[in-house]
Amino acid sequence: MYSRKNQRDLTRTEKKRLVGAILELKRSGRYDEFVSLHRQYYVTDAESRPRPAHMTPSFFPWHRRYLLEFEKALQTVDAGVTVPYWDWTRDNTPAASLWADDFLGGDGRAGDRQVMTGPFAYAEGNWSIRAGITEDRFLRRAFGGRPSAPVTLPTEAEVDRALKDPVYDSAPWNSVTTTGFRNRIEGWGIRGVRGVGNHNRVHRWIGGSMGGAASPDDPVFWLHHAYVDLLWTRWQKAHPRARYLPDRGLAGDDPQRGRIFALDDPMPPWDVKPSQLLDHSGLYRYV
Ligand code: CU1
Ligand code: CU1
Repeated sequence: MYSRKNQRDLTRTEKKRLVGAILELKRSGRYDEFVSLHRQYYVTDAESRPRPAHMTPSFFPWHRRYLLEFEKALQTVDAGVTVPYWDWTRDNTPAASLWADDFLGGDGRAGDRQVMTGPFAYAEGNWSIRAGITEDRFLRRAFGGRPSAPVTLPTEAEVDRALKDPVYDSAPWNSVTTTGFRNRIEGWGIRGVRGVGNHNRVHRWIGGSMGGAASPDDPVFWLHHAYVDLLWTRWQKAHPRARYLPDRGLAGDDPQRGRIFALDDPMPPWDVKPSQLLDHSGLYRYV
């Protein structure tokens, strides 16, 4: 049993140890295996392949397991390290300590959007993108989107609206699902209905490497997803009788059958069921 802390509460030493463990995973090649895995499971609902990770009810449990695997890898380097969370409703400016030189570094520069500060700046020699979706070898960020299409971070009110939804997810169980906690947090926009929301808008606000299938190339990915994981826990506490949905296999004629994962459907690549990931209280807690 260990604790995941709010990143704003980390001491200088804790930040240093976390950064050190991440850099060691990168050096050994294991970090890029995590990025490749995420790319492999970046399946959209326009495809007919199974999609355990995105645009799908198992968005929360799949990423919970993915974070646990990463955290386990970090702990093989430094047993005292855990993944902190970033509450982007609160630490919501480029001046937040998260982006300081002693932690994740800051925004990308104008032009090529290359991150020039902090331990993950290319010139530091420890962070070369090998599993990206562009040819660039450097980490890129573009806080706030383009001037022509600015992006803001989600507010506490927007998160609260999602937390109030008493239903976990609903048909058609994909990116155009209009009600339910899952897509309110995952945040796929629907033309004419609503804009890009919570989780997805954070990816867009950071921009650059965080924008696509290889988003774990930016280490802030883990802190973002730890907060998303915490929001799932908060939703469960707010709705103790609510269930993960779908809680049984879909009907034979349902177009999503074989493509999404019900409560007891084993998810690749770990063969773990959402039902096995509903409760993290025996493993870690959020403080
Ligand atoms: Cu993801
Ligand atoms: Cu994400």
